[in-house]
Amino acid sequence: MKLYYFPSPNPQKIRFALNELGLQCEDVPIDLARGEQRTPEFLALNPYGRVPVLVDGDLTLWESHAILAYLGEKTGKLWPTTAAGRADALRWLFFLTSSISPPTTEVVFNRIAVKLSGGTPDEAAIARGERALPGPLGVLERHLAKHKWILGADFSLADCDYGPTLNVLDKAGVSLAQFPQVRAYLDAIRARRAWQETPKLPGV
Ligand SMILES: N[C@@H](CCC(=O)N[C@@H](CS)C(=O)NCC(=O)O)C(=O)O
Repeated sequence: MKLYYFPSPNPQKIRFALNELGLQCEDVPIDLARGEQRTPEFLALNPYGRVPVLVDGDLTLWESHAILAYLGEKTGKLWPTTAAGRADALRWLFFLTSSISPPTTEVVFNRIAVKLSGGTPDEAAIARGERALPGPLGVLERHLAKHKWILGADFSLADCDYGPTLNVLDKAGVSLAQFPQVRAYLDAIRARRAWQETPKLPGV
């Protein structure tokens, strides 16, 4: 397998998952700061010009949530075995992508990515993101009050989805003070060797 990679949250989800699963996979660096995601060669892999992309034999797959589900289905590890369990996993993946990622991106892009590229942060977008986050984070907080990990008692690939997003949200200065369960969950993610061995941007 090959993983087209940059140490930002979406590709980190997959590198974290591969580390947890103990799967061999070659990382192919794609430097977003240099625009390597827009070369014709890369656009042939992902016409949307985003990382991660996983190539496994004849399969070329983009979209981090699809890749997580694929790794779960392929290995049968860290992934539910029943139809209801799989639907539960997909529910939490969709919840992250539809309700937590968009406001997180508004804050993180303007607090971290824009600064790295020397641009000017859009303060209105940061404020919009910060206003939208407490709703979905509250749902997560109440869920984690009853469950150690996203799918219950056991760590799963759904946690590989939430970990990198919550990590960067925290690094971008979004306070988790009113979400102690989310804070404790993020600490538990950060304590995992597979996460510690996942490459990160300096200071992120
Ligand atoms: N929905 C996609 C989002 C992928 C995405 O936005 N990746 C970012 C890095 S975290 C990227 O490649 N950005 C490059 C760009 O916007 O030009 C996924 O979950 O994989």
